[in-house]
Amino acid sequence: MSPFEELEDKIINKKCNIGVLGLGYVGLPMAALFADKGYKVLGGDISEKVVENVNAGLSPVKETGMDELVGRTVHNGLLKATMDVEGVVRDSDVLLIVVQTPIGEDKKPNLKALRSACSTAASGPAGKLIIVESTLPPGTTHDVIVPILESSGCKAGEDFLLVYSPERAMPTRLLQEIGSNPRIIGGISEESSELAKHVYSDITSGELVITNIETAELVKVLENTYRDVNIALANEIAMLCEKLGVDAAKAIEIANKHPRVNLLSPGPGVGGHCIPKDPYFAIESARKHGLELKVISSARRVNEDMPMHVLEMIEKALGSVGKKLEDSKVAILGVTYKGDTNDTRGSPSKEIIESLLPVTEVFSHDPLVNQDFGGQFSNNMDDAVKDADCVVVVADHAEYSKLDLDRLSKMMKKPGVIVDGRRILDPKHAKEKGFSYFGVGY
Ligand code: SAJ
Repeated sequence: MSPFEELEDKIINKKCNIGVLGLGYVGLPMAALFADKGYKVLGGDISEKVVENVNAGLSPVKETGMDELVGRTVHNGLLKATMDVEGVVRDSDVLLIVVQTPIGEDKKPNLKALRSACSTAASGPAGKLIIVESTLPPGTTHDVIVPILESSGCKAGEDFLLVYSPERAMPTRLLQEIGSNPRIIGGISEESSELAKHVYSDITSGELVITNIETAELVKVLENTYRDVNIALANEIAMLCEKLGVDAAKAIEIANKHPRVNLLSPGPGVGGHCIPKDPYFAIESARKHGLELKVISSARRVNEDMPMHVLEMIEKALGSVGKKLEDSKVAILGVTYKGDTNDTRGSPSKEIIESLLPVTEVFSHDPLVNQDFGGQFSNNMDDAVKDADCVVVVADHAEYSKLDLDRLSKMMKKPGVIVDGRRILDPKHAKEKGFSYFGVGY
């Protein structure tokens, strides 16, 4: 008889208690989605503010549907949050670990939060299904997670079940993608994977792909690395296009008509908390085995240099109308890492604004977030663009694609200069309205 018969019974009959360590961008949506399916869910977080907010029915994660979902599940008594993280382990049959795995200044993985959550889980793993969802440097489950969990005296696969199942949902479409994306399930044993499959099948209609832990770890990092390399290629081609007088947006659009070409878009830099970091997980993993990942490292460099490229473009654009950067007011449109999110982590705006500030006046605007990065800031676009010499589009918020150029022209100093980091405006239209238009890949 399997020692997990009781757990299996609870999972199959949906009577298991679910614990979630980490109520961040992914942990909270996961917790709320399970609670919405009728599971009793206890979420643990070390932030008092997060716990208070959740218990008040408020979602600190600003994503479509989250306010309603958290409000509803807390109100129904199925979702609760606590700072007593060991209590979360004690009360759970299935325990999800969804903590941040950032990189440090040295670009090396910082697994402090992960180690801490695993130590918490090691307070009582026996008889449970433990699922790690955080993105990991390949090899981490075996090298770091299992030893910490087994320090409890319990053995993985024998005394507790263990699965690595990375989150893969896109911020701005989080709930929708958690509910429909294929999910990778890497179990330490067949029983681990099968039970995890049961659990996840309740919240997703996506395919549940079973593999081993090492493959699951690698695949997650590979996906974001693929995106980073693809964007780097687009950025490099965009810089070539600028030299050749070719419109990169058009060139990429035409190239993508080829049935086997699918290039992403150039931009002012690659931000967020995943794509700029995950390639370093691969790089670090390879380094440990004496392997240098040349393509991935170069792609990172290209993308990390893009904010500087935009800075040079601002200077060139102002120069084209006889203005100097130091005598100009620069308006930055969008401080989030991409459009239509309120997340500013890793935003290219930060580097652009911080580099401009010692030289010139910077006034930024964002419709969705308050973040000045040290300069002047307003949620009212008029404050930013009034008497500006140059307007720089950094985040592709939907509202910027509808910019009223007549009004903008009236507000700005003449001749108005636009630097379009996202190619969100029509160059021809901007020029007709009297602007000097520069854009990444234009
Ligand atoms: N970007 C470009 N050009 C593009 C697409 C994006 O410059 O054509 C920039 C964005 O503006 C942003 C950055 O790249 O600054 C990253 O944005 P993103 O939308 O590409 O990705 P994220 O970080 O929001 O979400 C990614 C997703 N990964 C993949 O699509 C492979 C998501 O599915 C993951 O779950 C998420 O990372 C994560 O948490 O790992």
